Amino acid sequence: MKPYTELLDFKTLGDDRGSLVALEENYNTPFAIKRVYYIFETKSGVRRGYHAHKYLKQLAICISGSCTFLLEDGTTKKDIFLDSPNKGLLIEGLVWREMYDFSEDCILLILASEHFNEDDYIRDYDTFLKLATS
Ligand code: T46
Repeated sequence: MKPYTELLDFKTLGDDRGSLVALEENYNTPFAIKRVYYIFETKSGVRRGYHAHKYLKQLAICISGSCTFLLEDGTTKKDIFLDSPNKGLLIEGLVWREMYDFSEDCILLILASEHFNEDDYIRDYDTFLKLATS
């Protein structure tokens, strides 16, 4: 699977009571969802991630607060700031990721295309670089 990242905009439904975003498998989420997890109460100054996935597709949505993703495909690096519940960061294939600058109130929701599988992780940066550039 080719490395691919994209920032998706979700339609916000709302009225005078407030806002609502609906995520529907294969409609506005570009894969079938097998797992949902969320990262919260991340301590100040903490950097997480430091890995790539071989096959996993994920959609990361900051439903509260903000954080930044560093994404690298082996040749280019970019930082994506997430601070909105109506934006989703799609990450597919071999992409090295680090997450940092979590606000105190950050809740990072992740939709994933597969069940948890440690064998899908590449946690060694040199191994990632070798695979990404071969
Ligand atoms: C990713 C980024 C964005 C599980 O048992 N089940 C799960 O579904 C997950 C996601 C994690 N775990 C275990 C594995 C570790 O022992 O929870 C512990 C913490 O996971 P990890 O250190 O991988 O967390 P992050 O924040 O570095 O990375 C996570 C995801 O693991 C990863 O897939 O892309 O968030």
